[in-house]
Amino acid sequence: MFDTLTDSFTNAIKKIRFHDDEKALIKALNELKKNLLKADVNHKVVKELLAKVQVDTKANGIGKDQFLDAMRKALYELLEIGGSKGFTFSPNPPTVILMTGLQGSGKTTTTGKLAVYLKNKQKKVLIVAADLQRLAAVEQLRQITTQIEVELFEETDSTNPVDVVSAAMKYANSKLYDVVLIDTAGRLAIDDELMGELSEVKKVANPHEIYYVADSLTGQDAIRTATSFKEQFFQNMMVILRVV
Ligand SMILES: Nc1nc2c(ncn2[C@@H]2O[C@H](COP(=O)(O)OP(=O)(O)O)[C@@H](O)[C@H]2O)c(=O)[nH]1
Ligand SMILES: [Mg+2]
Repeated sequence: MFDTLTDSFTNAIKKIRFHDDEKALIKALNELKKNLLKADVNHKVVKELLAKVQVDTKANGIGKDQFLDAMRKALYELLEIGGSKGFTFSPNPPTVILMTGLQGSGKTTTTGKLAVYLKNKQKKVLIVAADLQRLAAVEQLRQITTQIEVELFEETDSTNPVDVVSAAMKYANSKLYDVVLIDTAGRLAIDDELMGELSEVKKVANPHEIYYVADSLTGQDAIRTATSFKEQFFQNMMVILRVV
């Protein structure tokens, strides 16, 4: 994905010389627009980016360097988000994270990666197997947690994720865990059943953060599902896009 975007920028920069005129700037902007749209970047985002680059380049004198600087600045502004950055800990431990997303989006893998990150920060981490939809889901977590040497909470005979999470929370509180990562079940698409289950899990887990995991290769579809998820359900949700 980043290769396509890099090509978009390179092609646009080629259209403009070190000192150039407004016509060249328009050509470069058009090239950028064409390439970004081809790379499935949202049209509103493209419009916003182009407007910023145009104004900024003109303000600093039209030329290759100014165009490049303007692009860098506009991209940075676009990618920067308000609020907290990175992983934040709850003032009242354990910090509970609810991992959500569609089936196959990368929830379980990301849960493992997060656990490693936290373990390296000397945190005591518990992963909760609350995906009871797929038979292989718990086994997948067993393999991951064994490999990374992080404790797994599972209840072999339970079919109810709410019960599992509720028991896991009691356990985590009594054993003074720093972080609890709850891996939940996804569905092929957002449906009432998924929302109902996650609502119940959320009630018993009372999470500090809700992470929504999406595959960036699904392009604008990832944004659409994340938006509908957020609107329907989790106002404070954080989106994790896996990009490689
Ligand atoms: N390339 C790539 N593949 C990933 C990544 N995360 C997960 N996957 C793969 O995507 C598939 C689904 O991942 P999984 O974590 O089981 O998704 P879940 O159903 O949301 O729990 C698996 O085959 C993973 O190996 C990633 O960051 N990059
Ligand atoms: Mg999973």
